[in-house]
Amino acid sequence: MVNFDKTICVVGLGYIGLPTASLLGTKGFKVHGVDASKRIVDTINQGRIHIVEPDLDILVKSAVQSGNLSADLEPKQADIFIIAVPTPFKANHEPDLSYVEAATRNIAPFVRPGNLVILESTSPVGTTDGVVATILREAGHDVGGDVHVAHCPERVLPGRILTELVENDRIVGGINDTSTEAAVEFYKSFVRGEVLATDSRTAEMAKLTENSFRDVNIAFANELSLLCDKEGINVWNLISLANRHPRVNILQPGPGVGGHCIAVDPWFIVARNPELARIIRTARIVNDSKPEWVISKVKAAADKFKKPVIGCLGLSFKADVDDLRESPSVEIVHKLKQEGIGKLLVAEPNLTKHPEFDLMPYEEVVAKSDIVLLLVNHRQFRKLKAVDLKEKILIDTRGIIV
Ligand code: SAJ
Repeated sequence: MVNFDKTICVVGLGYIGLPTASLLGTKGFKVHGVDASKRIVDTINQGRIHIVEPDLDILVKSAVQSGNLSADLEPKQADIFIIAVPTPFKANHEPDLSYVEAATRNIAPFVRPGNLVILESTSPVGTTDGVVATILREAGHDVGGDVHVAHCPERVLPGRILTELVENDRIVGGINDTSTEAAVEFYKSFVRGEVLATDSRTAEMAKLTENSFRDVNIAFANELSLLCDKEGINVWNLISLANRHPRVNILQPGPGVGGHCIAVDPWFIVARNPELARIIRTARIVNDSKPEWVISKVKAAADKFKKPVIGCLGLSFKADVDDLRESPSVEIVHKLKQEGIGKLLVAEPNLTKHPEFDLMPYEEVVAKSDIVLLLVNHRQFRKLKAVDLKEKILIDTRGIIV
């Protein structure tokens, strides 16, 4: 049996690590959070947060004030280690596991018999055993014996993280049965959803499958948007009609797929088996080419003006978050700027500043623009009405303005 002395070391205090650490802190665990950034460590120790996520500020404040959560640059001994660091891809779409490797090396000197090490970062098949367990073994630990290692992929949706951390079912896969049992017992202590036991490779593949499923389905919607544009059909109207069929459920087209998950994870499947993962790769290509198509629409509209003013509404990768990672909106606005297409005015209500663009209130952007380019379906933009924009050219990539 694992010794659950209720001390937890969470490595990586980003979009997954910080909500997890603070949630566990409020559930009574003693949590030691680790991050490589001193700014992030200091912010958290002051009971404040460095990301936008509903209610996270309250949770972190309460966990820090109760003394159950503190942050540091270095790990320390604990009963359970949770690795929640980024797993991006490299320029060639191969996975970059350097953060997972560094985090494992970092915790290795603090791991003791009876400990449980959990990898939550989305990872290619084989990483939990081939990277995490291997590094710990090389450091002299009896992995699979008295040190347990498991993968439990995070599955929370940014914007709903706190609810989904508790409510979602979790998939838990150990590198052997005792590791699985130890990790299942831990997640059952704070998850209200079902905790589903499997092996680490299946758990890794399950997470990649979920995000690839969504990517393929968004690619279908994006392909439909191109076809409908050519045919003079309103794609959103079409989809809502087709979705009235009891077994059809098409997702929504947009300016492309962004974020650190869906735009990234399918490549982890493709990288291992490029000749087999044909639909998954094609979906990535379809979704990645959507920003160029949007840019071509803006250029065609801009050609109608001598000095067009283009109002760009939204930069984040999706609605009501401040996250810019892999954002197709940023790519579109950046390329318009690079190519000198019109005078650009930019609004992003979830940010106060941006390194490349001067931000303005969205009402001002709309009022001053000849072309309104709606890129993100933020709640603020949903108030806009087509009738108020009839003097302007509207390019609504999300289909929210009616
Ligand atoms: N998008 C569309 N059309 C849609 C739905 C989404 O264009 O119909 C776009 C969004 O605008 C965004 C991108 O796709 O650019 C991804 O957004 P999302 O809301 O689908 O997903 P993420 O990346 O915020 O979170 C996903 C979730 N995975 C699934 O729904 C299968 C979440 O549960 C995962 O935990 C997360 O990835 C992750 O961390 O892997």
